[in-house]
Amino acid sequence: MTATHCILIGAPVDSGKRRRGCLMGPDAYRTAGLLEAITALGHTVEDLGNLAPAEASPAPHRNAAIHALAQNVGWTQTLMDAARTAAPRGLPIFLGGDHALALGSVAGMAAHAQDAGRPFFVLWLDAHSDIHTPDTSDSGNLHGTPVGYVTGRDGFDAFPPLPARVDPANICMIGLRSVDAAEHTTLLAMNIDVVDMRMIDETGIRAPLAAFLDRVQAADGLLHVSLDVDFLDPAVAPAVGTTVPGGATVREAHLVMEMLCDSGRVTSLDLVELNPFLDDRGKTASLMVDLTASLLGRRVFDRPTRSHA
Ligand code: 5AB
Ligand code: MN
Ligand code: MN
Ligand code: MN
Repeated sequence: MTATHCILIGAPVDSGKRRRGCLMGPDAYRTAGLLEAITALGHTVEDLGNLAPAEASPAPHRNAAIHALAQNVGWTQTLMDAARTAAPRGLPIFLGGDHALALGSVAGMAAHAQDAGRPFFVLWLDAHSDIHTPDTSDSGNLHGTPVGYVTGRDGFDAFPPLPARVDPANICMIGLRSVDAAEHTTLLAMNIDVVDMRMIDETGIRAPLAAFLDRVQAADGLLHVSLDVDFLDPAVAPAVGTTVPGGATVREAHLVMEMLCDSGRVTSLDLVELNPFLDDRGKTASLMVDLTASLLGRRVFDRPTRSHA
């Protein structure tokens, strides 16, 4: 792939759920050699270091279960601004941090796409659909709400107003195997492109991803990829609080990344939910770095004729 300027944005967000540890994620990626892996592929890399959340003092939410509202509102503002500032200069890579960071990263990238007059697409690689609102969430954990926020669902009054709403028709979710009842209803009502594990077992992961990438290509869209560690099977990626058995294999995940690379469409990336406190000798952090390298062009063997389709 052509040389790309990668902008690393450390987002040690740990407020999206109660179990702590994701704040160590950005430094674990650096320790696992992310900068070196990107540079080795011929790209340039700039590390903005770890950001901090803006001050916010929202009124308490009517759902008393909501955890750390003020911090999540502050992070959303910070990351939305960071995305919008970085995107015109290169490919932002958000180093999480839990998935609550995507309220800001995705909203900011959607705003950038609107500024650039381009359609905006999101690929959500996750065991979960993360489409709750603060009202529908039983856990009160806001890492389960980013897709709800960026699609403009009600209930996010405490959060910064969305500069640009993401069209649900432009979202594809791959890897789902844990969907709450309220989310299920919403996914069907919004007609979101859902590729659950059963579908992956039946059709393989290539066909549904190729169909989505063809749509991005036809629209000349910008594509944001949000990679939750729990997309992967916990046997290969144990460093996550919300493990769900039966996830993507190393081979499936690499194929996804290689197809994304071949598409040439990816303009931003979230690496989220890594909890280094739960890792096994750094293997999850290293796998996430290897997947990022595949997305950015690392190949075992190059066949000039290959394309994503
Ligand atoms: B993750 C659950 N749906 O709302 C909830 O890890 C899990 O970012 C959310 O995908 C998982 O608490 C959020 C049960
Ligand atoms: Mn998630
Ligand atoms: Mn998840
Ligand atoms: Mn999780």
